[in-house]
Amino acid sequence: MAAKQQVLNALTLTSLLFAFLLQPCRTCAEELTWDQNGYVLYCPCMGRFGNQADHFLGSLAFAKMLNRTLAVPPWIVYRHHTPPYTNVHVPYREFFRLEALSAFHRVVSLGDFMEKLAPDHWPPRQRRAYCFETAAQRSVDKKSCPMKDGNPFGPFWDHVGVDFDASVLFSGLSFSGHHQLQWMKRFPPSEHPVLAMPGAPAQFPVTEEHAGLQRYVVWSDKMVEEGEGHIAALLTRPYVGIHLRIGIDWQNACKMLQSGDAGPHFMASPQCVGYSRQTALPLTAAMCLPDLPEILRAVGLWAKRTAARSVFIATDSESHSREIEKSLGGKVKVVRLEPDSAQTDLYILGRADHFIGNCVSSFSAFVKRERDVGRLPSSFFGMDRPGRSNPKEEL
Ligand code: GFB
Repeated sequence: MAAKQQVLNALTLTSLLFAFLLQPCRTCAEELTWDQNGYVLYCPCMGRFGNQADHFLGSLAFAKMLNRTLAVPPWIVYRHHTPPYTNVHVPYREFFRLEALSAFHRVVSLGDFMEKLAPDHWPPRQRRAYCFETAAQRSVDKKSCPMKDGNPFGPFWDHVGVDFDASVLFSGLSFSGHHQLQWMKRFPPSEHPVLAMPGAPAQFPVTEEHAGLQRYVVWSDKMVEEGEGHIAALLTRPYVGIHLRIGIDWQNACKMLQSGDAGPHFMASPQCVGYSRQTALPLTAAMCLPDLPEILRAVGLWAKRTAARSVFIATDSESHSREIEKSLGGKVKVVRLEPDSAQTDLYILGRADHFIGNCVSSFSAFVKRERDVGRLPSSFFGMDRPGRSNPKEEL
């Protein structure tokens, strides 16, 4: 009952947020006007969805710090194994409400920016790229930003329809708030209206300070409809949602832990070991790559504690559904989506009565942040009682 009440509270909170966000916003206006404060453009060129989402939050904070409008890029989806084998660029709006971001800061989709603003205000032959001097070292003349070198860089800017005509190099700056004034002095919008960068102007993983921006990442109506449809059809509450990140690429990544090459801060692990390097808890092998006994232990524990009637499995490879069902005495329905989709899995995990994630995965981190915002309970394999990030309300 308590779990159900928590979910209801979270949904009420979400509805309130919707109502608040439905106020008129500049970005939704049919006629876009040029922002004299300038723009930030970037390629979400590192990692897959979870990595891109971490970077997105930091980039949103960076644009706000410089008081520039953020041109929200599409998500890059890699299709290495399915036709047409080329990257797919999925507009932000497909998954999330662009308007919801406006409650935090001015945004425009990169597509609208290119279609409606760039022809007059950022025309071809006036398109400068901005990058660290160190990044330019990779170019042939050592003075050009490597904006379109390789995949996904080239296909991304080709998709957007941009060639760069010049490069502006910088050094001694970071994307953190410590350098706000230096950025503003070095790149006043009157002389540098569009800061276009080869990668996200953000740290990975997202900093503790910016994790709470997740509250502005609100699922699109289409995703809500689809996700709720699956929940109604497949699951009975209370349900435990689990993320099994156990595929071959992950097994290889986690080997770095065994070899001692990684400290407690490894990919998204600050979400569970803590963000401070000084006080970080140890990162164990089970937190990175839980084995079957650990999976069964954690699912058993939370299924019992929440009196679960079903378990939802999101996985990058095997589901272990039979073993899980058996270990729960055959009394709990165990399901996964087939065929699955990353975003629908994320949606369903986000709405679970309890979530068990992978400490090191940014895919799990997306769910954990969303649930922290909605004050829903989460744990990790190998860590039953993680802290809840306590993001500031006012960022
Ligand atoms: O999201 P992501 O950056 O998280 O990348 P990590 C993992 C991708 O694998 C997801 C798929 O975006 C999905 O496409 N995937 C993983 C899943 N788990 C699931 C799942 O439960 N359901 C579905 N449908 N898909 C990083 C990568 O992954 O891992 C880096 O971003 C690198 O590029 C590193 O490969 C080792 O942080 O887990």
